[in-house]
Amino acid sequence: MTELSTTRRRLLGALGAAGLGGLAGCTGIGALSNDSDVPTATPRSPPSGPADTAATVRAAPAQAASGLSPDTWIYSGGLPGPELRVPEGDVFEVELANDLPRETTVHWHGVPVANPMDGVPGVTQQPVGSGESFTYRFRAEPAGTYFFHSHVGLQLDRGLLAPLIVEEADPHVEYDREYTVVLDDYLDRAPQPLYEGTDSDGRGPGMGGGPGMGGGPGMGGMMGDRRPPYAALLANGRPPADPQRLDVREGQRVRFRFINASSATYFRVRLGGHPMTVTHSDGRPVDPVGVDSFRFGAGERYDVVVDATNPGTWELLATALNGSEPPARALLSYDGDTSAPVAPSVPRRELSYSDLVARTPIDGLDGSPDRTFDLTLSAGQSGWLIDGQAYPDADPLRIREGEHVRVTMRNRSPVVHPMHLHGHFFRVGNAVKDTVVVPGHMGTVTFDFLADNPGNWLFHCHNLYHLESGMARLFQYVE
Ligand SMILES: [Cu+2]
Repeated sequence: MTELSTTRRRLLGALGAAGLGGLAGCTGIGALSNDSDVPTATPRSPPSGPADTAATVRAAPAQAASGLSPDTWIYSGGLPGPELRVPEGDVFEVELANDLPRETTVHWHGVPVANPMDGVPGVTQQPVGSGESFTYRFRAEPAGTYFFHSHVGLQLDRGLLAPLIVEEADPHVEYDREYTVVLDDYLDRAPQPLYEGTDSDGRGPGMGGGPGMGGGPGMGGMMGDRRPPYAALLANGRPPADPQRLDVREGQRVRFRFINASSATYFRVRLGGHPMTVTHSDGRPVDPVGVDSFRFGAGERYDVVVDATNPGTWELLATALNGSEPPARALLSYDGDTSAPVAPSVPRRELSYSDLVARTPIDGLDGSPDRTFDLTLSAGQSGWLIDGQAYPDADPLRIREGEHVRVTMRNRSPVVHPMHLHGHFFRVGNAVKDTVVVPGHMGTVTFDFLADNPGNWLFHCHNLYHLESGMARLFQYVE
């Protein structure tokens, strides 16, 4: 198959998914599984009426004067892009202006938007051409810490990422001030695929792939945890040698919203001199849990609160567990303190998923599931696979509206896979999340979700290079 026909087929699939004209019956996304007679469900429409909050996001190459590489592409002049904030429940309208030399889209990571607003090129929308614009529209709910990024090819690793905060009307923890901390792995050149069979435009595996060999002999070598040659790990766009100072006053309670917006980095976060109380996972409130550190994969978020009761200047460090770059770094700095920063001590208590208890469970997941999927995560000869298949040449996972769906993932590879489901939150243990790390070496994770948002939803590894080599599937709602 040529790249062109792959792209065209995906676009036709998108049109079929939207229920346009007579295409759905004969060339819809069902064609991917040679089973084109299954009618797809009609997606929800975005909210109508006037927007309560509006914003514009301009995607453009970085300017030479910014100090960033000309290969860096950013939103509205910043890396990370400027934070968008919107009150919970608002109809939010964001115009994407594409000043890039290439097509792009925006994905609102974690927000259960209507399917046509999800920003997956060839699945939920046509990509937005160079010089063109597209208006996204969704209801900003539920409240939480999110981010948004390009979903085209390897553009996320160019720097097209920014925080999105949906402000809760009634936080379950009190705090005096807050800081968003965006962690990123910065590449000072155009990203290149790490695995055979993909190109940088994200057209997916090419000719060389063929049927996958789950967990084949090459998995420990070629399919080890490769990462691009990152120039630095960044905290709020700052390299470790030039850390941001996060000012606090003694007695304040500070909320941090940590976002792992990296493309390929599994971080451990620690703070000197202060325990952290985790209050939200992937934006959703949890019963507060005290820790000294937490790990998170690409696409995950944690909110924590810290009581500023220990004056001084303290290092906040985010160390790559799968890389050797110097840790991303910021400084928690009490008013007027000029002392040398103090590093965190060895953590005694690290967060685990089993510590997380959602305060707002997902309704409708009582009892046994209506549909289950058992999926193997593995390395193939030319890319990363889900159940032996490399997207887009992969069967859709078909579900029906109203179903309780259970997904079990078994990781037959030695590396972690942060798996992300679009359009839905899921229950994992007692937590509610949208991204979950499946540990290497036969790590197994099960999550449950309620099929309440019809459409075609990408489910994929949020390691960008794994995604680009095929580690994705579509959940497809059928009638
Ligand atoms: Cu992966």
